[in-house]
Amino acid sequence: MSPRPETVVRDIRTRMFHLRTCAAKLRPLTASQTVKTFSQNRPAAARTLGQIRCFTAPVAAEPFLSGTSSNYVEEMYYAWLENPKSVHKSWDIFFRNTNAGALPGTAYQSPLPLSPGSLSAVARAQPLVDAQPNVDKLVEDHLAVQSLIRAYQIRGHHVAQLDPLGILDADLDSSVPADIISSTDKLDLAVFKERLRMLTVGGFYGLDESDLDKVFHLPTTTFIGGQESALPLREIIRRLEMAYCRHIGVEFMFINDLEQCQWIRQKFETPGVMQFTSEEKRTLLARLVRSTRFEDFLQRKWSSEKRFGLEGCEVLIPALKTIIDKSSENGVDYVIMGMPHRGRLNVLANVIRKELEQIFCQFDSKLEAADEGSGDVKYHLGMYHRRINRVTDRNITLSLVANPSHLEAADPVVMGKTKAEQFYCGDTEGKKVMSILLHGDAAFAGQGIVYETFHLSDLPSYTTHGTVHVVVNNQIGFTTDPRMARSSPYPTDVARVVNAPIFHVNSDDPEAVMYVCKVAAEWRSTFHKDVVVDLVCYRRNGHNEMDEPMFTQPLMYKQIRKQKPVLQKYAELLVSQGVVNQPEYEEEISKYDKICEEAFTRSKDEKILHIKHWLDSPWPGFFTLDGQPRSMTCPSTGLTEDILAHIGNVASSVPVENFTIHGGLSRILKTRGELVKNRTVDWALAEYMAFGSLLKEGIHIRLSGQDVERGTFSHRHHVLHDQNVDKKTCIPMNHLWPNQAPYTVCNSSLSEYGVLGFELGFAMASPNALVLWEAQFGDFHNTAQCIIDQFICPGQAKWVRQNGIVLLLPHGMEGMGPEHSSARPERFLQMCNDDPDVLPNLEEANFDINQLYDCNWVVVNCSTPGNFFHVLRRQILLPFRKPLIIFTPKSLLRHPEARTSFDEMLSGTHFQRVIPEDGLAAQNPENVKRLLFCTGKVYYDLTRERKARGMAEQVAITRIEQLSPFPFDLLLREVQKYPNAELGWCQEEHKNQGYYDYVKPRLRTTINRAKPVWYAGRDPAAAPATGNKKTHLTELQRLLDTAFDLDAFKNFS
Ligand SMILES: Cc1ncc(C[n+]2csc(CCOP(=O)(O)OP(=O)(O)O)c2C)c(N)n1
Ligand SMILES: [Mg+2]
Repeated sequence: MSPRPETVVRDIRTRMFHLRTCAAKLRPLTASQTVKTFSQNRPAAARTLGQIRCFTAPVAAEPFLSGTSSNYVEEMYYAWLENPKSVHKSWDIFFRNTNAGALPGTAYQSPLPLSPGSLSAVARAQPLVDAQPNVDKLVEDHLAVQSLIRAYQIRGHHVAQLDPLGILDADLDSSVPADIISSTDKLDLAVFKERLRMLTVGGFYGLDESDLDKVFHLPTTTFIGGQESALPLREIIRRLEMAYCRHIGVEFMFINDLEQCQWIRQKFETPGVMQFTSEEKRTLLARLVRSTRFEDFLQRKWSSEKRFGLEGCEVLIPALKTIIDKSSENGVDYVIMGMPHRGRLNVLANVIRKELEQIFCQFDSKLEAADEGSGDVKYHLGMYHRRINRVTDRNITLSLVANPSHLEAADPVVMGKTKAEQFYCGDTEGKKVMSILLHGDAAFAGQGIVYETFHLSDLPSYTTHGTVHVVVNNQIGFTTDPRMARSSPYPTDVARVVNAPIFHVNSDDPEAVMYVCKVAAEWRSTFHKDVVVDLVCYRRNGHNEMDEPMFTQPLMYKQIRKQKPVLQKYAELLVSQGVVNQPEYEEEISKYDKICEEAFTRSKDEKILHIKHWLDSPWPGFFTLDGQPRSMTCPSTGLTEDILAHIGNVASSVPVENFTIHGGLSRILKTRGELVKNRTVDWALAEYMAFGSLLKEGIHIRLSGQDVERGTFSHRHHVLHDQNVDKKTCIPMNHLWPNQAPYTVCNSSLSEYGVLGFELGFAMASPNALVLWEAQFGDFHNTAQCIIDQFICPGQAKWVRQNGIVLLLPHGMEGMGPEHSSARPERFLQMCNDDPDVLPNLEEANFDINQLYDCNWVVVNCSTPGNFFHVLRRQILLPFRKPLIIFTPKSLLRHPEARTSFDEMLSGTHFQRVIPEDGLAAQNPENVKRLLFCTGKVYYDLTRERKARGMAEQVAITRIEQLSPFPFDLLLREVQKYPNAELGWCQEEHKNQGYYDYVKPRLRTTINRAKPVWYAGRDPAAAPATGNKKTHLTELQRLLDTAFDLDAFKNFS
């Protein structure tokens, strides 16, 4: 009869297990690992089985065990374990000797020369130590115990009791891993016994039930022994279950670093490690009282208001407080947080400590808003608060970043802000500033931005040196069951990509929660890497307080109705332990209820809502005390000749000694040098001039995006690479001036959503920095659309927070096909908040600056490098901050006519919102038949065509450089100058794209609709551009023909 399939499988598994365990033991450790392994503080008690000599450090003492030969030895060892006769006699002797405890270097006996008679010599060679008859069994039993220990470390979390409701499996799988002997509550005794029998008696590990009372030596990869180095198997299993299968599920064995794994094992395996003093227990209870009673209070007062309460995860508040306390104890003084809707008001009240009356008055629907803009709902607003941490008695600043409804979108923003705060306080290792990100289970698993953000976490220019992630895992997302919401076992699996340990914890066990939070904070301060705390909880109400959850989750909610609130459970526990008594507990509750009631009374005195009280990033000193700009003017953005020349010279040289650059780059720098000598700049030099001069004025500059260091179009070259020495680089921009501000230029990961969000967050931290994000091609910005739509465009209106981020979006129709052509100007323009139908008061003093102040963002398309230079400098010299969208060129980067003389960049010069016609047409304006308006690169096509047709006197061409806010004042002047001219708008983009729909109504408003505005451009289309080069050129010629055919619109008038 052939063996049953499961027996065969089990047999193969057993072998594999042994092999893997042996392989792990045979693998030579690095020197540092060796030190760490042996520095563990264990008493060197007599080994139960001395002959199980681990092939770790001592093996290196064998003369032949080095490098690749160890692989060979592994093979031999495997074969020997299977069958000692299958290897050469000398190997047999070696392995017997080592197992019998031979000292390093003595186990090996040289094989005798292969000469006649050598076989008999081998036969004469004897083991140094007499092989014990049961050695094989002992080896196998020990390896089995080690495998068992390892199985718990790897898979124990799968059977941990994580769900407080006891109905769902946190890993979506109710089966128990085949290599664990689980006796968890879920299994009854009979089942346990059966499992034990399966895995022991001739089963998985080849152990026998009688082995349960045998004492086994513990490997160095476990701490369950505490002070013991050997334990009976029964106790080993018990302790493993205590560590890995109760209310904490630790996922960490995928981490590639031995020291980090050892650190975690020590934290969770050491017996008695989870001890709390009575004082700590009382603090925890008091925090749970606040958390629970806050939600109760809101529910009592505003029962029909949405607040996305925390009921079912009240433990979040003490959890966050523990992370903050522990981090503060380790030196952190600034914590930046991001979180979704769930429990947000509670976090504001009880973690950040926003005044309760400020929160309560947000519920008053009769209060008017004091600030301009739309404002936002109460559970999206941010906050900034500096206070004393009562536990550590140290100052701590807490900031909660405002966020849109779009779940997880704030993750990279929080990271970027954290990076900036670290940067500005010189915290290069993240010891003072850190971030905490909160997530919902459905969103954490479902949103791709989570993955993008994790990938920033260890990049040199993006790392914040570890974020603590806390997941409110209520095992539901709105109405969707986790089994329909994710394909991974846990909602947290995404964190495994960066080797972040994940601590799952049953949130009805508050002490277990506090313990993992403490360990998470210690992990972050020890290794400066991300870590995840997964609070497995439930949601007592519907998605919001108005929702009926029984429609969709009837069984879960039947169970929830029966569930005792965690506060009550914990209070009962502490009363039973004598840590508090019932009156003390009740006193704690009424004390907090009174605080809420008093704040509620005070909140009625509030007459007006101030969104600015909810600012997450104040900029001290930048505005006047009442938040206004210090002036409403902008100084000249020009520079002195000396400064221009100096920056130009550095930009065209290698400012360090002994540095070999690429020959091609030498030629580029030489050409730059010639431009500088001729007092002109191209695009790359213009950018250099703007950046270099701002650095001199103490403005930090950060340019980030894919391949920005060289520049996608190979024009920038801000980082020089030595051709002979790996990683030797030079950033000339950082060699411009003594005491200049630092320049950061960094190639980013291939992400738009994550990186743009990050840079937006970076720009939030300080008004005295120019933060730029460059898209590889402008069209790629649409994968970051959420950041643009939810933060950049409406950020100030929603959260009274200004932001000066600059987006550089390469744009232009150059026959490159539908992709890479359009940065979608129409989308940015459609979101501008100026009115197309209302002519503003053009006589107003500082009209241009007021317009900028009122707008939600600035959109420009510069046709000259000089104007690009000015607009970058203006971004910082303005007395307020607005996002700036720049459509940047591709072919113009090298176009011989796209140059600007120093004369147009000298002191006294400014950014030109409009560049008027200044050729022959402007000299005799009455004779001009057509005034063409355009923006960007098409200007060069138009002038070339006009020249070819000899129409310089008949057609005037005026460039609109600043599209939004629309330069009504300057354009009116242009129109008035050419009284006899038809008006036309020319663009290379298709009619339903580009600028036409934005410009036309505004031009018509400018002239009070006195004339038509004709269109010369491509027809409407679905795709941004053709993929056929010939069609591209035909289309271009057609639009130029229309632009210069003075009869083109005759039949329409
Ligand atoms: C990007 C995005 N998509 C959809 C929604 C709509 N929405 C709001 S809350 C929610 C469920 C979130 O579930 P989870 O992340 O588990 O958080 P919980 O509400 O359970 O705390 C959904 C789908 C949203 N806010 N953001
Ligand atoms: Mg959820």
